[in-house]
Amino acid sequence: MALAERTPSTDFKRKQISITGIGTKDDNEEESIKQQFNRHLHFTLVKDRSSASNIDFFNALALTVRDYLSGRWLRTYQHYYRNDVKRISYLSLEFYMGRTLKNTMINLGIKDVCESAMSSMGLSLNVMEDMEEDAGLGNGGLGRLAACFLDSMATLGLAAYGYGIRYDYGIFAQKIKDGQQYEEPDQWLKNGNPWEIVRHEYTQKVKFGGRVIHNKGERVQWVDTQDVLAVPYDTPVPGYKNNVVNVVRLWSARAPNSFSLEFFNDGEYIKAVFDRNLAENITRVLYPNDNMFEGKALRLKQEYFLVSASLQDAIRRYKSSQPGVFVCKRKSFEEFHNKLAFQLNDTHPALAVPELMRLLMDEEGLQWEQAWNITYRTCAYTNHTVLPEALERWPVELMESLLPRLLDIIYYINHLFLIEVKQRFPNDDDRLRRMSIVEETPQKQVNMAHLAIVGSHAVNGVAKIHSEILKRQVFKDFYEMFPGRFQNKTNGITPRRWLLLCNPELADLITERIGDGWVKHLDQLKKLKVYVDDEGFLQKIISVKENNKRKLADYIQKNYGVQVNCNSIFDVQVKRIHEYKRQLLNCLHVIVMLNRIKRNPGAPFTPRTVMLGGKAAPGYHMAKKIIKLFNNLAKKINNDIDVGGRLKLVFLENYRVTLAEIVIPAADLSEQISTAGTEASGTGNMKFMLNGALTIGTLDGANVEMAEEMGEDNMFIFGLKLHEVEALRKQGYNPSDFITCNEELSLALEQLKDGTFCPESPGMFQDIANNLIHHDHYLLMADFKAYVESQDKVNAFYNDPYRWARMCLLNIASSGKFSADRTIEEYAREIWNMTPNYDVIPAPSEQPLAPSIGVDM
Ligand code: 26Q
Repeated sequence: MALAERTPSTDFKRKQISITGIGTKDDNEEESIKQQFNRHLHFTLVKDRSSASNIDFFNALALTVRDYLSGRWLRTYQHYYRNDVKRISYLSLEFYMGRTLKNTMINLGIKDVCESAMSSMGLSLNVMEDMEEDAGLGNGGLGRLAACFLDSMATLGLAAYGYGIRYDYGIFAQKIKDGQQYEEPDQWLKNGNPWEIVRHEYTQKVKFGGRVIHNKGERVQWVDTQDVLAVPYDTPVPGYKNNVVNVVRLWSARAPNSFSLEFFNDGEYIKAVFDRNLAENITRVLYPNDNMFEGKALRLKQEYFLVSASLQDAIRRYKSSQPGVFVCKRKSFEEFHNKLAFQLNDTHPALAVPELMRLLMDEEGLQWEQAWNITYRTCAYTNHTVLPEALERWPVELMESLLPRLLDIIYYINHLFLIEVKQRFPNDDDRLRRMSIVEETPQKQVNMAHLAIVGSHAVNGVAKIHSEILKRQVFKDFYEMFPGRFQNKTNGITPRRWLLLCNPELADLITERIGDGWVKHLDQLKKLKVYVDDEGFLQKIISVKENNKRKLADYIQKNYGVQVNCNSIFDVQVKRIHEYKRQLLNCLHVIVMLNRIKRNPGAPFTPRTVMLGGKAAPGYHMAKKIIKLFNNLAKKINNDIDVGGRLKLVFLENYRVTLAEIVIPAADLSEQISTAGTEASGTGNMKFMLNGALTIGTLDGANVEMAEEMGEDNMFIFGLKLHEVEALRKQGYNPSDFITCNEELSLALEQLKDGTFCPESPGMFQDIANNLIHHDHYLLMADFKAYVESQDKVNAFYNDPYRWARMCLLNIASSGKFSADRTIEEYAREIWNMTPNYDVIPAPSEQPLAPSIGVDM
């Protein structure tokens, strides 16, 4: 019998005091929440009701909710320890978590009772929720994926640890002034953080610099290093209603007391204390580049800092889980790869490979061969991008000075690897050059992807088409050498945050018809297909969408002072600004619509609100220009008398997880228009689909699988397919072939050049136009015609509301595959050799803490 079905003994329930188990009936529970809330306000925050601010109320509630987690958290770790389970470490430089309060209440099943407890005290839960800062420790897709995976791993009962960096400043806050992006520091910790618990006792030491001593027959020593302390901050990660609480452990850098000793010794005490910042700067700020490598020394330090602290932590825990076995060194590590897995979120933590080798050899005394067998069996690497400019290549010189011992090990891994390649493919020097981990470019570099592939037993892409590109092109040589290593794991999103939390009305409507099993088994959404011709149901879908559109319209009115028409198509493109994502194609379509209205203001026009949102990397000139262009178009169009409000443009400033939660449920049309072969997967596409927006998109990334699931006739697919892109490039692409024959396109480009959209500085958009006309690396010109035709089709379909609603329903009903639970189940079975467990572990009210069991966090 699944534990979920067990009814807890009432005996226990009565005896429980509120802090851990909390009440039996909702009344008791509500009472006890109020009590705990007031206790925290009074004793933890030392505020009374009259002097407390909304931030205080938020903190008091967050701490109250956190108390619910404590018992479950401890029990989860007892459970893992008792069963000596395999533990997975998800190593990532980014965790884009967003807010925590509502998600935690939902996963614990206490949202309604918290809401009534607060309202009975005259407080608004919504207002409190709005006080929470986003934990924006990520750039975009890769970071948000890590956050969705944490939710799914906890929901699937896997003993997973997220390991990351506690940046003092997450992704910058985007401000728009005069149409341009400005960056402001993200002070997400300014009001404190009620969710985290610092665990000084698990502080680790991370080495930098110094020199290496090789003595024959002895362990290698890495000496004279500058050490930095890594202090762990734990945040609980609750599974969905299963009493599991995992952890995401984020490291913060602290200078050891020995830091800058030379100054201390010279009596330069103040200077020495100031200098501690040098070490502590390692975790100061998230690098804001998305899909773009930047070879900064501090970034390399961040990567090593995360890897070294996390691996030491995992090894420490492994050793304490095998008490008594650590008599024979060799034997004691035999179980390592059965008890631990390290999943590398892109190459950013790829130093895990040489670092694990170092720890096993230099610290634990293993021989190379045994250490290597452990290392590649334990590590697995996920690739998230094929853009050449995003691939990490670190100068050997930099590694030599910062991480000399790791460079040694990398060289030796490469040496042995190239011998293997030579044996497999004799007389193929070019292949040796192509596959080498150390690239003999004028300035020697370490190719981190090569290092990650060689040091892993599994390598995966994040959508079918992307995994095929990895095998056929980017890592072709490696695929030929290790065909069994390459896998696909199509991305997914958590249905908890991306439907239950952000779209409660749709969630209720679905549950009304098919029950609530979909929350954990998203496949069940396909049961909705029987309602495709049920007009009553379709009408309800339409009203939910209307309500969500109204809420977004209110947000836009309040924050930007723009009034939008809720009967217009809400056409949304939200994602990081990047040329390959082709926000410019969207802008060109806007210009076409404007010109059509101007040419014939009386002609019928299907009203649209085009919304664009996303951050540009601060140094990415072209991306910033795209933002400026869109904002200038908005200014012109929104005030044009001929347009008369039928077309509106809104730039969604500071797009982030929390804004996504408002925007996505309100979208009619989702723009997923990257050049085929460039977007590894996309995950925003899935969020829109799940919330009943229709997609206009290319056959790229996971769009391909979305089309497979729902059929192409429920999407607006357009543009060159991957093989056509390849053929066009091979034959020699000439953008003007597509421009001269297209009047609307020629006119739009002309207007970009002649200053129509920037009279005060007419040259502003010339470089955009010239780039499209002469280079157009991402083939916008080639796809323009098909895109505009597809947009025309969107209008026609939108004017038939039931047909549109039917398609919405089929989108929702077909989105089951894109649950991150499915993705994680595949990682578990096919990479980590683990089995997910949908059981519920006993709640605090059902079982007291076992006093004699160790809990090793
Ligand atoms: C590397 C070195 C130095 C500085 C920055 C970076 C860096 C940082 C972030 C390189 C790349 C990234 C982010 C990549 C990313 O977000 N990729 C996206 O991953 C998603 C999840 O798999 C996919 O859905 C997207 O298609 C992919 O673009």
